[in-house]
Parts: sequence; C-alpha cells; structure tokens
Amino acid sequence: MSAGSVADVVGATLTALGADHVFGVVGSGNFHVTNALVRHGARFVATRHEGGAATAADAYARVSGRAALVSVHQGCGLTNAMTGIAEAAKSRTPMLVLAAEPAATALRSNFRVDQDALARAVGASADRVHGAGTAVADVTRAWRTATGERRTVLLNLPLDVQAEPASIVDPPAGPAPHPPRAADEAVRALADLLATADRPVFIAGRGALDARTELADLAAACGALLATSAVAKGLFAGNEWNLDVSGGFATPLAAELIAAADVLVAWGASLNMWTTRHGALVGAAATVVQVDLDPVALGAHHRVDLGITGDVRSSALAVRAALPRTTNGYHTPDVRARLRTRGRWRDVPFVDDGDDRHVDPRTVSIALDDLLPVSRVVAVDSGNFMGYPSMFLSVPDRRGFCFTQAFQSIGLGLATALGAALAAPDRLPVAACGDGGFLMGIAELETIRRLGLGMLIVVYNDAAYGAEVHHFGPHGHPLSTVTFPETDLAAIARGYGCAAATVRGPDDLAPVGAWLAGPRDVPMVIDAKISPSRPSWWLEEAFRGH
Ligand SMILES: Cc1ncc(C[n+]2csc(CCOP(=O)(O)OP(=O)(O)O)c2C)c(N)n1
Ligand SMILES: [Mg+2]
Repeated sequence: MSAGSVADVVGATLTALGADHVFGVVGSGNFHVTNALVRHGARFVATRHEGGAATAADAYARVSGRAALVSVHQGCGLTNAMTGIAEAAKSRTPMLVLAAEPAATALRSNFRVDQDALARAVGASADRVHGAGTAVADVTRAWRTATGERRTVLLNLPLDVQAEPASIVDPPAGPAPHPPRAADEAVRALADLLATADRPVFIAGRGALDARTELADLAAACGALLATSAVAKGLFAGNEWNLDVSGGFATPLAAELIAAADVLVAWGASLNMWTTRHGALVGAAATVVQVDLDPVALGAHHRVDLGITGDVRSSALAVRAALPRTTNGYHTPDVRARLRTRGRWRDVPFVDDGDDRHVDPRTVSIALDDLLPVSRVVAVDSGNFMGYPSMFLSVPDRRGFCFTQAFQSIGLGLATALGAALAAPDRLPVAACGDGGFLMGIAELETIRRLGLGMLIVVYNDAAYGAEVHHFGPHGHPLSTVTFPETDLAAIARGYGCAAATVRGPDDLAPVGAWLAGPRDVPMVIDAKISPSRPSWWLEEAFRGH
C-alpha cells in the first residue's frame, strides 16, 4: 500500500489489472492519470486527434486480444473521440475510455457536456470514479465490464475526485468465469443435423476468433466448408476448405457454394446483410443454425431454424464429440479442385481498366499482394475502394486483418493500422485508404511517422468521394460536391517525413520494393491514381440497406 492521489490509484489499478497500452491526447484533465499509467508500466501512445486514439485503441485490442485504454481531456477531448468509441461499442471491443470530467460543482465549466449521455448514445456504457474510498473498486468494476462483457466503457474521472489523496492497493482478484457451453439437447440437435448434411457450410464471425482449431476439426468430421464474416477474414487461412469471406467480398465460387449449402451454421456471426448479401447467399431450403454467446443475437438479422446459446469454442468441441458419425459432406474432389483453381479473387479473369494516367485498382492490389511479405496485418478504411484490398490482399491468419467498419465511418483506416501495428510489431502493417478517408484521418500520419513504424499506406486515389460518385452519377445528379481537384498525396507524405511514390501503373511500384528491402524506419505512402470508372458491387449492397 502506498499513498498518492486518486489519479495515481487509477493508473496503478489499471496496470495491475493488465492494461498495457493507452492511446490519447493529453490535456490538463488527464495529465496526471496518463502519467500515472506510464509510471506503472503502461505504454502511452500520443495520437494527434482523440478520434485516432479511440480507433487505434480499438484496433490494438482486436489484434492483440487484450483490452486497451484511451485517455482524453474532459468535454472536447471526449467529443472528438466519439466516432471511434461508437465503432468500438458496435464491435463489442473491450476498451476503457478514461475521460476527465469537470467537478460536479463546476456547473459553468466550458468543458461541461453530459459525458454519460454521450457514451450511452453510441452504445458504450458509462461509469465513474466516485471518490478516494471507492477508486479501486470503481476502476476494477469498469475494467471487468469492458473485458468480461466485451463492452466499450467510459470511465469518468471528475477533476476534484482525481486530486483526492488515496492509497494504492492491489485490486481484488476476480473470478475466472467459465464460458457458457451450449445445452446438451442443442449440441445433439446440431450434431444430428451435421451428420446428415450433404453440403454443410460454417460461417465464423467475431465470436469465433479463438476457435479456429475446434471449428476446423468439426468441419473435417462433417465435411463442412469454412467461411467467415468480413471482420473474421483470415481465420481459416491455409485450410484447403476455406472459402474466405462470405458476403459482398465473396468470390463467385464461394458465393455459389455457400448459396447451395443445405445446412448453414453461423458461429459467433450475426448473419447480417453484408455476410448474407441481403439473404441471397442463404438458400431457401437451407437449415440455418446460429451459435452465439448472446441469446439476443440469435435470429436478429436472418431467419434461424436452430438457435444455440453458447460459447463457440466449447460448443464446437461438444458437437464434435456428439457427432454420431463422420461424413465427407461438401468435401468432394470436385469442390477441392474448383477451390484450388478459382478459390481466390485473383483467379477470376478481368479486363484491366488502366490507362497511361491511371492504374486499375485490382492490378495494383494484386501486384502488391505479390510484393509484400506474407507476414502482414491489413487495415481497411471505408469507401468505394474498400473491396480491392479486402479481396486481393491475402492475410496469413485472423490477426492479419483489421476491419473497423461496424459504424461504416470513413477516416478510420490510418488509426486502425496504427493500433494494429503496435499489436503486431512482427508484421508489415498495411493501411488501405481512399483519398477521402486518408485526408480525413491524416493527423495520425504524423503519429505513425513519429513512432518510426514501417507501415505501407496505400491510397486508392480517385480524387473523389467515389462511393457517392458511383451511387449518384448514373442518375444524372451533379457531382461537384463529391469530386475534388487532383491532390499530390506523395508530396504531402514526404512533408510528413515519409517515403512516397505516385503510382499510375504497376511499374511505378518499384520504389516499394526498395523500401521493403531497406530498414523500414519510416512509413511509405503510395498515391495510387486509380481508374475511376468502376463502381463496386459491395457498396451497392450498402446502399440497398439504407
Ligand atoms: C464519417 C463519414 N462521413 C461521410 C461518410 C459517407 N461516405 C461514405 S463513402 C464516402 C467517400 C469516401 O471517399 P474515399 O475515401 O476517397 O473512398 P472512395 O469512395 O473514393 O473509394 C463518404 C463521404 C461516411 N461513411 N463516414
Ligand atoms: Mg476517393
């Protein structure tokens, strides 16, 4: 036990609970608590915008599997972070946002906003450190809500409370809760279904990220093909029965095989409009099963014939043990041969759209896929371009892809790649952005450069909000609000101290090869001037959902 202020206690307690990274922008209100975290061993990453801090923390948590912290100033620090907090909350990212708060008595403070209401409005929960006597318990409760319930939690730190003298004590040891396994009848029902299925397909989502082995073993025993939702891309990489992503990014072959399934099992996946292409990937006669920890998730987006509440890993193990017999199901020589020859997007022939001023976005993506080391983590911003990196850049495993798109916000790509890079320092971080998203989030280019991260940033530059151009252009609407003059992003990147290249054809990627071969102590930005003529079918899905 040692003495300090409540701010010290917050820092000491969080690091004792396991927090190791904190992202933020420091002002007077969160100065002491951030320094306390650093003093107790956490790494502080100073971003240039609180929105970047929240998104980088979210991505760090997703790729590392450990809860992350955000530290912001009262009022405006928090409002700046709100988009990233909304994304994290929608994605059930375990994240704790430490926000200073005006004292309850400071009614006229410039910084006063209803911070609790802000958090709740975007699906995060709100809590508070109430005083010196409860500080350890308050922090521990917020941390457990974030990690145990996979919630994004705002922890308000009133300025007067932070300054109170308090004692640092160890947080109480928590119980180690056992994840709930599916009920025996449900396990038997699913085992019987799979034992008689001719064409079973599994779609694994965020809730299945720790269950690759168990799901692959079960799939081997019942002949199931393996697909994922977009956020879980990479989970089954290397498995010969992997279909990759189900939904808008699915290859024609994957879409055909999924739509022909007679039993479709969603494991920790919500079967939303993206994953099912508005239901088009689910055959009318298919028996649909959903396994999810959260009973409220069952059937929330799509018809479900058998809904099972349970943790994916233990449920998959139990179903495997209960299988009355093993079958080949969908694992036929014909399917194997087709997957080998047409299993990837790059196997699908296309006519190159490029000209002497523009590169086809598919061509540049495929060229990069060949050039970049396999050990990579790919982060993708939002926009018309987003399918190209998601479909043409392969990823080695589930930690190789970070997709912060639950809120469909543009501008999160760079910060996502920042958090992912810190969580996977052994890999090449790749940020894929549109020109709009890149310029919106560009504050973090300075952070990435300052930290010396060897990140490759690929900007699919069509000098436009291409999503809007392609959506409204064909109907004859004026487009001057969504088109821009050409911007020399390579020159801007060099101004930040980055390496850079302007790419109008695959040959212009030569400097990337040189950069890859070097020390990679500065990031590299590729300004890929892409052919703008092509609308993307995955975005049409989005507009149908509006
Ligand atoms: C924060 C936010 N503002 C606006 C939008 C609407 N929006 C969706 S895509 C898009 C254009 C993005 O442009 P860019 O990053 O260049 O990608 P492109 O569509 O051109 O490929 C916009 C403005 C959004 N999704 N998020
Ligand atoms: Mg654009």
